[in-house]
Amino acid sequence: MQKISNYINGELVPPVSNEYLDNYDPAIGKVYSLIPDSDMRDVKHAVESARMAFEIWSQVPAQRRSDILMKIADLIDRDHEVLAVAESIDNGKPVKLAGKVDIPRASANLRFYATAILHFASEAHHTDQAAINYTLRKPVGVTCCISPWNLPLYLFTWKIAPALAAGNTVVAKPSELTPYTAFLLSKLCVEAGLPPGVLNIVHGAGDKVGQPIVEHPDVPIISFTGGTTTGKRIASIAGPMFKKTSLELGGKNPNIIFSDCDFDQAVSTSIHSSFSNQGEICLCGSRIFVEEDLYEKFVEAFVGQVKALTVGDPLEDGTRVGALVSAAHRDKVLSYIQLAQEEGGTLLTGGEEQLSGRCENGYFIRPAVITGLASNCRTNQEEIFGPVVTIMPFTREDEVIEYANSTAYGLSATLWTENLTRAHRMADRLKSGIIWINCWLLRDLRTPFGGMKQSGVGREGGWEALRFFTEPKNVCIKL
Ligand code: TXE
Repeated sequence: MQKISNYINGELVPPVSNEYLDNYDPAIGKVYSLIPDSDMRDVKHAVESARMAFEIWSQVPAQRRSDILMKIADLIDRDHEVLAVAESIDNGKPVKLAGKVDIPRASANLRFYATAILHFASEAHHTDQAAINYTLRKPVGVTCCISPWNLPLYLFTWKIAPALAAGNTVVAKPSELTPYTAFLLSKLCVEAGLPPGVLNIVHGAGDKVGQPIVEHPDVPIISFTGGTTTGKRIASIAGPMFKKTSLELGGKNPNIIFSDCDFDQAVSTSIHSSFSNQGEICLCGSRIFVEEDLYEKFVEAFVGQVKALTVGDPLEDGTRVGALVSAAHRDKVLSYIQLAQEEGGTLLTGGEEQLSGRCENGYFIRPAVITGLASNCRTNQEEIFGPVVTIMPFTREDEVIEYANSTAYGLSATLWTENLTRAHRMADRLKSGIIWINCWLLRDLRTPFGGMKQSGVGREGGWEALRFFTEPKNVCIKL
């Protein structure tokens, strides 16, 4: 069986323990590869390598750093097919989605920051006649990047690209549920000639690998994407150590539909924003609010299209909804479908799906649509992170704003209306880091990305990420 390696100091190495964890293919429910069960010893080695490499990498001209990142991006594109299939097998997502979204976005992340760093400038301030101030932006040091399982290579590269472009070195930990494409990427880094120690990838469990990286005194900066509970734990460790921290956490995003919307567009995009990637995207709109006079018509059209979605083998081209990432996550999502009914909701469609043939033991759920729930019940307040949405009617703008803002999260919100004034007014009042109007997940990598409240701390994307991954230093010269 294929054994994944750690990538430390430029070499593909086994874990010190020589122990491995099982890596499941969620579409068939079977172990198909082995993940290093790394521990503190591997982390120490990786941090030490990154610390040594920082002395050199932080001095390498930006153009040279850019060239190497561009080369890695080219290699990702060259291996597009292999990476898309690997991502699909590891995560359960349709291979078509991985090929269209995950893998192209991984190379785009690297290219975006490889070029952004060439244009990144700092400020200067002329203080009347008295002085001139300028800001130096220096790389911070050894960076901890911890990424989740829902968009594995996409989010892994979203973190390492700006960190490396800015001159930091990295110790990264991909999710133990989806380590495979990060392993393939480490081979591409060797091929691209990335100097040893600049990027280190340590595989294994969150508490045995992620936490020791966070706790390490030689790691002054942490970028984390994952669940809010883990984010809280990381913040509680990093806070007293005064580490720079960026946290991208969960969401419970509202999708608000006014009766003056472009109906067909609102229905078809809402299918996409509800169930893309099996609903396992922090930006999915899991609470749909529909203006009363459109409610019946919307529910009928929406449920009709949901029933037509093909749930199936992720490796087949026609599949729209693949497997959930793990048996544990499938069970968590099913328990919420159960809870929704206990809370008085009506399940219009969806639930556990048993496939036959190759995928008979896979972790599948048919997209679920629930109505009849109040906005403040647990189903409508807690992140489910699966193919489950609720639909609720509303009559007034103030009312829907209150529902939308009522959760502990504040990542994204979607609005459907042709009324421009209302769109701007709502965008201003919604407590979310990202507002999409008449669209969803239309991304521009230059924009600030992140959430309010328990959806996180800080912003990634564009200059925000380069500012985060550099330390500003003010220099004041008296004239
Ligand atoms: O994520 P974890 P889990 C949400 C979603 C999901 C829930 C739990 O609701 O059901 O979180 O998912 C590493 N110190 N999101 O438990 O544990 C872990 O190894 C340092 C939303 O799978 O947060 C992995 O690499 N690191 C989210 C990463 O944290 C630790 C995407 C994320 O896993 C650690 C995923 C520790 N003590 C889940 N414990 C999003 N925002 O998109 C774990 N990790």
